[in-house]
Amino acid sequence: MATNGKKKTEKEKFYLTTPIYYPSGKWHLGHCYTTVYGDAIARFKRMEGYDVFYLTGTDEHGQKIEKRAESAGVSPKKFVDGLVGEIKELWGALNVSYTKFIRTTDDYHVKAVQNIFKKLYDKGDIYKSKYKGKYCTPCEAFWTESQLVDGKCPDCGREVQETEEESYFFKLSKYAPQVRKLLTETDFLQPESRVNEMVNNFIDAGLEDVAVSRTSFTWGVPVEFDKGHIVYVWIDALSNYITALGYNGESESADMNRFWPADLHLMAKEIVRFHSIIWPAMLMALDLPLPKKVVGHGWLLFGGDKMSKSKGNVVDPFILKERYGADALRYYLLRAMPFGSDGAYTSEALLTRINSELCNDLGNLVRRTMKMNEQYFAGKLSKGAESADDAAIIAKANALYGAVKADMDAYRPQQALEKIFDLVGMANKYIDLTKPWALVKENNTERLNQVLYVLTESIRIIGVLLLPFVPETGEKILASLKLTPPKTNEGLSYGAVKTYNTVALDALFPRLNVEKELEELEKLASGKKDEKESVKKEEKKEENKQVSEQDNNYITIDEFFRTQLKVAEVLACEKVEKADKLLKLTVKVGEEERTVVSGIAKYYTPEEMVGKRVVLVCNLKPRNMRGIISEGMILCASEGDKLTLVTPETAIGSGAEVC
Ligand code: ME8
Repeated sequence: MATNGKKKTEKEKFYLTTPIYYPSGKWHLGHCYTTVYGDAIARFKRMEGYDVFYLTGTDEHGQKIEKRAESAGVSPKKFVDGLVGEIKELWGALNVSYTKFIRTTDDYHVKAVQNIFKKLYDKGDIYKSKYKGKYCTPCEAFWTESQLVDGKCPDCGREVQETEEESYFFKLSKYAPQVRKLLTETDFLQPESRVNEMVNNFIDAGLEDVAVSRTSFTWGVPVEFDKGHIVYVWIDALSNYITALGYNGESESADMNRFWPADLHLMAKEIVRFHSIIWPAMLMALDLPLPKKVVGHGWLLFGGDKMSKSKGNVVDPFILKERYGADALRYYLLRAMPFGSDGAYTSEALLTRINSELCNDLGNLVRRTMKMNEQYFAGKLSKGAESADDAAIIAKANALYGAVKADMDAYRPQQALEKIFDLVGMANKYIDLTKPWALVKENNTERLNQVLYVLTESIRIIGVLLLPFVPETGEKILASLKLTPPKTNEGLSYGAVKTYNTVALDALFPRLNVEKELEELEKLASGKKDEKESVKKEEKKEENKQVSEQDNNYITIDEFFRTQLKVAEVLACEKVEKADKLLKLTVKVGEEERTVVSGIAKYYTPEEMVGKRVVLVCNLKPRNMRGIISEGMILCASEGDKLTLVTPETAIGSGAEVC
């Protein structure tokens, strides 16, 4: 491990979480910020040799969802099922390397939350009383009169509802002194400014017990011992950080033993209150160790306002990713937001950064160097004698890993990226200083080799250190050096690779016509899709089709693994009325039950199907088939008019991964 140079037999763990998002269905660049930020840290820690557990997911209960599902005319579960696939798609598009995706509707989570609630009740830290006060439905937050701003929710500025209902309360007040100590005497919460906010506005203003159950709606985790109550959505949501590791309040869990306490909870500032006050108090009450760090970053602003769905100022990350690629977006998000502060999104700033930093500074450096390597040495270079002109860049290249590590240990990716780009800038200046073209004229082959070697070594170190931030670009750079991404942080100093055989590469980032792009984005934002765009898309599709036909329909391993295949056990089966070909099956996948409609009625009777173990495509978008929502697809093999189910060869539990 890099931390102290000592060899460790067992890897150190690093447990990192981002918030579990409300399945709003309109994912915006603000959401992407936290998850990409988390991903950069997760990837960096992996590179440092840590055993990383990176958790994300969806927060699916609450009155807000219940109301939206009601207006959509579907059950809340069906409503959220459709939306969860989209957010997973978004994380896939942005190359987010999470370890686990938790849904608060997962059975194991629901059960664990019930146990947690009971445990706190048995301990006397949850008691029954009556709640009378203000409730903000969009924020799912209770407020006291004194916390309201002009009578409205202090978080979102919307109207609050007078609420009076019987409720269970968590004894937050009991833990106020301990929580205060945690915030003021340790560096648990970062940045520092958030500590003052929490202490002044909440703790010192008087921390009251918090209502932790609701009776006025039903979409939530039922309190097992008092069925009219459901668990307050924040108790349900915060618990995800331990239930995802298998904590259930009853039995031991290997992941909990290994990964808890969390090393980092990452989120934006508006939910720091829940994570730095309620969550530690809950953990204290459960006698569990506290997370090591909570970081509350700033907001991505749009026209001076927080980017949010309810304000309608969202920027669609799918559109931006499609046009500019995942790395351009990742780079922009990570580079544009200073630690802890808000950052304003403008399309112009995004496009300008792509052109000047990614295309010009980085892209040109790599392309020019590889071109010269090829032109003058057929790509073959070796370490030569250093001259005075090399000293500064070598020193900077040697110091880069340490500097990036220091920033990443302080969870400051923006500063880390700045340092990497300082070396990019210096390498470009080094070309001007050493003038390789003059060395060619002078026939000074030895010096030319050394100059290109110094540049190539710098590019290698840049390429490796860029991997956590812009993984595709880092890999492309290393590929041009015929290197694969290293699995460790070793070799991040000048001279670690002594000889090279490099290859030229295409532009890392195409140069954009900013004015034209701004126009296009404007059109897309106002929903007026340019006809040309769709024609171009059709052409591209045709082109892709031809390429893929030539490629014999190859897919990459990553593409393949986006399909979640699991063993499912058929619990019940019946014919679908007025549909000769269709069977409706109830299947069990692990702890979960699903309904699946399958076109196999000609080949199997319902009776034959019950008890069979089949292979189910689990992450297929739910489809409405003859009025039934089908949640997956059963795999079969077919030949002519023969068809047979694909089944596991030997007995294996339902929920087993097919891989
Ligand atoms: O609060 N700028 O979910 P949520 C930066 N379910 N980050 C932003 C952002 C913006 N404009 N908008 C959203 C919830 N985010 C709860 C969390 S956790 C136990 C439960 C990010 O869908 C940011 O991380 O409203 C913020 O904290 C989170 O999305 C809130 O997402």
